[in-house]
Amino acid sequence: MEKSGGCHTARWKLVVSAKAICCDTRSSIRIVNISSTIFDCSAPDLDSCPDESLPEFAFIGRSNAGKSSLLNMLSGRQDLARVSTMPGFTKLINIFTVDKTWRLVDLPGYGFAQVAREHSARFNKAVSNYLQHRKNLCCVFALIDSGLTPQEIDLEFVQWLATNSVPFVLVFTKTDKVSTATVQANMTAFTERISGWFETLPPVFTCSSKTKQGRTELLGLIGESLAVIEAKSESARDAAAAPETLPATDSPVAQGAPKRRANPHRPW
Ligand SMILES: Nc1nc2c(ncn2[C@@H]2O[C@H](COP(=O)(O)OP(=O)(O)OP(=O)(O)O)[C@@H](O)[C@H]2O)c(=O)[nH]1
Ligand SMILES: [Mg+2]
Repeated sequence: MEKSGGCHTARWKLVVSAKAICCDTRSSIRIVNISSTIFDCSAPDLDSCPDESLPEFAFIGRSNAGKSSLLNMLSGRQDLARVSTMPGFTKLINIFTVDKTWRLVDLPGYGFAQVAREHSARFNKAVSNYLQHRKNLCCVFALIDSGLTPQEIDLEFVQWLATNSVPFVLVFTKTDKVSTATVQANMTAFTERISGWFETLPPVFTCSSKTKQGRTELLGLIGESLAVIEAKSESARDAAAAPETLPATDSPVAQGAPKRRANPHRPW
């Protein structure tokens, strides 16, 4: 893992109860190196997703916000997730496995009026189920188009994430399309609108899939999260391997009592 710079905000804590995001924001962070990314599956619903053995990082946001493009940019493979100028293009939960040890998840976008209502409801159900119930979901990247003033649908979605205790960071996308001043103004306006919902704001990132801006910081977040998971997993293994104080051998309960084991597949 390489070393790099930090993300925009140093502290965050939801006012509403929230799962802790597995990341600490130190001044130097570890970028996760990606050697191989393979398409795993397209799942229509939560039940069709693969087992929960690997940590997952998911991309969500309004249709056309740049989710699939960002996934490609981070993985370094432009042809991995399908990108389109047509909003509502990604319609399934697309899962990609990275280096056989963790996953990137491209979710369908919200807020595209042209998607048939019936389809829209089904996809929304699949996405909300995934976000609320996926046990190995480490962090959601909530994408916001940096060229737009705060949109009600994005604000409502962020509120939904917060009230449902989904661990997330904000990622303002497409920074190459507008001036830095516009990006800053739109980010400030957005974070001001949501600030009342949080004790401290969630981490905020900016990115461009065209220029690769933000890649280091986002891979740093993933690297830190994976390091925390690995550390937890190791301490669980150590605890399981530590010699136990056994009760007296003449105790009938002691005979054949099972040893407590850490589940290697659920370190979080
Ligand atoms: N200039 C610029 N264009 C981008 C960027 N990211 C995405 N785009 C363009 O925005 C459009 C939508 O990109 P996608 O990555 O397909 O967006 P999405 O959020 O996955 O869209 P849905 O799957 O429809 O929800 C495409 O035309 C991309 O080329 C970016 O950082 N800069
Ligand atoms: Mg997409």
